[in-house]
Amino acid sequence: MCETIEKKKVLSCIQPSGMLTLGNYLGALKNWKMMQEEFDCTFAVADLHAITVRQEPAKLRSQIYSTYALMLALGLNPEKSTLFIQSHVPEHSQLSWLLSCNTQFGEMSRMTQFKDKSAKHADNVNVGLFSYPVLMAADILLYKPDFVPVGADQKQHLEIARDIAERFNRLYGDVFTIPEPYIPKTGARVMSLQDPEKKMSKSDDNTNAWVAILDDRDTIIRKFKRAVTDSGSGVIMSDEKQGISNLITIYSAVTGKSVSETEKEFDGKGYGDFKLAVGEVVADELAPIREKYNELITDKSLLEKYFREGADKAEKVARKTYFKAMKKVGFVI
Ligand code: ATP
Ligand code: LTN
Repeated sequence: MCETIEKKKVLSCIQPSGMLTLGNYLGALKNWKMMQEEFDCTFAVADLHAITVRQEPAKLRSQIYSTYALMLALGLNPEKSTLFIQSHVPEHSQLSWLLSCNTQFGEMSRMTQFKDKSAKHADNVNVGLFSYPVLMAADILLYKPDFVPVGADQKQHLEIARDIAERFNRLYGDVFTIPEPYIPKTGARVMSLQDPEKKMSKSDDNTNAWVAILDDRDTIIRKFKRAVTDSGSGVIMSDEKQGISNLITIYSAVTGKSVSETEKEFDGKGYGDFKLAVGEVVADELAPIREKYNELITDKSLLEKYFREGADKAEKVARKTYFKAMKKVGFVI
């Protein structure tokens, strides 16, 4: 007897808000590629989220193209997965309104990212920045995913998406699937190479603090050589040695070796040797992505073909969920 087993569904998005970093790669994107083989995946460029902070129009447009090209360069395949741009599927904004009216001001006020970002962009604390997690909940819930792969910093936003979905289902009947976060064991929080107490972020003004996925080999190795570590020695993970611990996390996330295997491999070696080794494995991992990206980014018509097809596929799914939600709330459709 032939039985078709339905694949579990996965959804995630990434903002086109600058150069994507090794943090984005290890915390989120590396998993996307792996998940594509096993799950029914939908991945989007979250361009609507990007304007919660001020963007220069021409730069935003070019970053949307480059983020989409990077998704393809990572090995995401538009034949296997649905790869699209968030703003091309209007149901994201539309569902966001329905969900906003079912989300409390108080629960949004607890979001730590809002607190951080509003402090950082004090001249532009807009309503969109505040309600950002509701749009993110809409992104997720439209596709009824089982898993949402993200870095550890997004855990709180996923919890709120689950709360919103549960409340909506309770009030109006079953519409949404309650998604599970999928956070990698190593690499979920990659720290700055210059200040290991801060997360690695592309918006850090000190470019030595972060490695871009598209940095060339020499730049990557130079940044790791300059990485801030304490004055001790010994490649050992510990709370007191955050700089070296961050490098161990990166090394093991890239190579797939465990922390103790890594410690054993570098037993007796100094920080200098280890920094060089981390730089080399990272450069080796990222080189093929950069090569593929350089090919793709010059072919705008191919990118357009893929993202239009992706949006058509995505909208078919999104529309169904959106109308079901509208109907349950009482709209005439
Ligand atoms: P910014 O750094 O400008 O605030 P961001 O990189 O956090 O932005 P996104 O580009 O939307 O924001 O993040 C995309 C994905 O990368 C998310 O899943 C996020 O959890 C993950 N991510 C971002 N930074 C890190 C990091 N330092 N370590 C691990 N994962 C990260
Ligand atoms: N806010 C997310 C990006 C994002 C996202 C999503 C992630 C927007 N919509 C839906 C997962 C699912 C961030 O990573 N900064």
